[in-house]
Amino acid sequence: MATSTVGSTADSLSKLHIDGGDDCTAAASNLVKNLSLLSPEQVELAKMLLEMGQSHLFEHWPEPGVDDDEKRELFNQVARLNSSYPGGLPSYIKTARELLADSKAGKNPYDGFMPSVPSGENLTFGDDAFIQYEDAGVKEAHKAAFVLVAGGLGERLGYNGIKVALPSETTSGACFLQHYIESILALQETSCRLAQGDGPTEIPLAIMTSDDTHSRTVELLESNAYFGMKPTQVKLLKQEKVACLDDNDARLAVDPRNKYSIQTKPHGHGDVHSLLYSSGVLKEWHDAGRRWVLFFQDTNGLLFKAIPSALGVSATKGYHVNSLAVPRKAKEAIGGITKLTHQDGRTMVINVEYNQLDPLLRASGYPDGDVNSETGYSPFPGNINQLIFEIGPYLEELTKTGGAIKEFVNPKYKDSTKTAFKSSTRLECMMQDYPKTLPPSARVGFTAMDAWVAYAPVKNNPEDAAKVPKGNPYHSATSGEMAIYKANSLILRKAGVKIDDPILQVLNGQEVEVWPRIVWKPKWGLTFSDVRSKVHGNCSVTQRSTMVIKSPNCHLVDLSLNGALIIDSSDGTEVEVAGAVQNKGWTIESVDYKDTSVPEELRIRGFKINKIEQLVKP
Ligand code: UGB
Repeated sequence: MATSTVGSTADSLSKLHIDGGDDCTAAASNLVKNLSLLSPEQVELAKMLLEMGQSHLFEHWPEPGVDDDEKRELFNQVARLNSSYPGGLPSYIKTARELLADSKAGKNPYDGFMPSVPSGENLTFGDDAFIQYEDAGVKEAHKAAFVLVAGGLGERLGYNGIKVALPSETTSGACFLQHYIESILALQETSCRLAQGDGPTEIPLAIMTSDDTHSRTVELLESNAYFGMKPTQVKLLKQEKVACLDDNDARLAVDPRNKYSIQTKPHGHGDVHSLLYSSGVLKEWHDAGRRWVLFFQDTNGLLFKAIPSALGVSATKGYHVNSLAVPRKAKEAIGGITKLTHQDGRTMVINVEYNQLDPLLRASGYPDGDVNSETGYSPFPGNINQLIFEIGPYLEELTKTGGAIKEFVNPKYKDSTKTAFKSSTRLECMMQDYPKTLPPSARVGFTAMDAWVAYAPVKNNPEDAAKVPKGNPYHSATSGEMAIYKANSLILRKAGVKIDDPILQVLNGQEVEVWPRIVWKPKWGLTFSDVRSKVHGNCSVTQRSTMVIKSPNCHLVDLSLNGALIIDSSDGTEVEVAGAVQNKGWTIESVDYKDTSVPEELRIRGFKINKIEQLVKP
């Protein structure tokens, strides 16, 4: 049976018309000679590769008997690349050829579109509308599922571990993943209590990993008992890398370290859509009566302060797609939410990536490009890539597309003829590009709020952060941690606590505001209303103070804090903390990022916490 398949395939291979002259024909005949090594499925893949102009992959193949395992391994890889891409490798190569031709021709992806500033829902933390949206969001949350995209290595940060394992702040030491999971569990508890058994009782979490992050993410979860989540509640979806391309004909690049392997690189966070679809996870969530899916990124310690209200906006306005946004400084490395109107009348509200906003504006009547308006900010809200989709319409769309979304290619050419690349390239995709293919009837909106409450990612290494233009956010481990203290201080201020002003300090070459180091577990203060209900009388906190609230039911009553206070009874008993607390407290000690005697996760912040004296309650 196998022999006849191979025989007929050999015939059909010999009949295949292969452009490219003798070299290619020779490469194909190298393959034909080795066909008996391959399974029938592999032979089919071989045919497909020849048909797609990839015979160069066999150029160096020796006679059968030499490197046979390596040859088969190449086909195992081809099978993986083929099955993990919607439409398989032929579709990948075809799209690559089209995008590479557009890139060579210098075609603007936004050709025919005029950008303008969109309108969306602008929220002010703590006002009546915000509180109403938070209430609506918390009620809805038990019908949500969360998706964390965590397949990126974070090359800009230059940290050696996975980013979700980094402490979001070093006062409590909780890492990003712990903070995210505890926030979801807090939402689950409150939302399910309000729902009184009506609808889902657990909020699932899917984490997209990659070969770069998968095993370390599993290890982090397992060694910490999933931070309190049931292991069955967490689903890991691993994204595969995609094939690199050597030229404008989309010839797959041979790995320079192994001639029996195709070089691969990451495809981007846009893979999350096809993975949710192909794994069946999205359908499972939909069938279980879930209504929302919330996507979020790996290192934003403020995010969950914005989630309840943003989900409330989605539910109230009936948005199919809702992107969270913050005011954006011109040239800041976050995309701009933009309304695009085509000459033919089509419009869409979409993220324009930071490197494309300036050329788009210059090409469409804004000669200065990406600049701040008189407000001191870009008129285009900044995309923080926290997206909320309604599951029904999302699943319907993915059923049509298989989760494939618009890709792009960014080759670095050797010269202006654009015929050769400096190094291999690949197609990339971004999760926020999902709405690009939606019909105009889709309800696509955004929810904007101040950056201090919603956005403080950890993306830049100390050296690059120190070079950020003055006034633009650093997006470093230093600024990410300080932003958490600032947000908690401001929230307590709004709840009536007297909080001293911050001092300015230069850490790792970045000037940051240092507020009192106040942190609380999500179960203590999930929403602004929760925080307000737990603060009573005249409370005050000095700038040099530290307060860690771990008890979900702790009430602050006429507290006057000047030092460090740890409130730690995680069992849920009511605790009242009242009166004056004074001690030497915890201080901030500068650390240089080049000092390798200090652990990397501290060095990248430029400081460590010196725990001198504290009061632990109860
Ligand atoms: N990620 C993956 O899971 N897989 C991948 O292949 C790549 C990344 P970056 P960047 O909100 O701050 C995004 O590298 O370039 C995960 C938006 O495109 O931090 O800063 C990765 O683990 C931009 O519009 O993204 O840009 C991480 O969790 C802007 O909104 C996430 O994807 C910006 O983020 C983002 O990866 C922002």
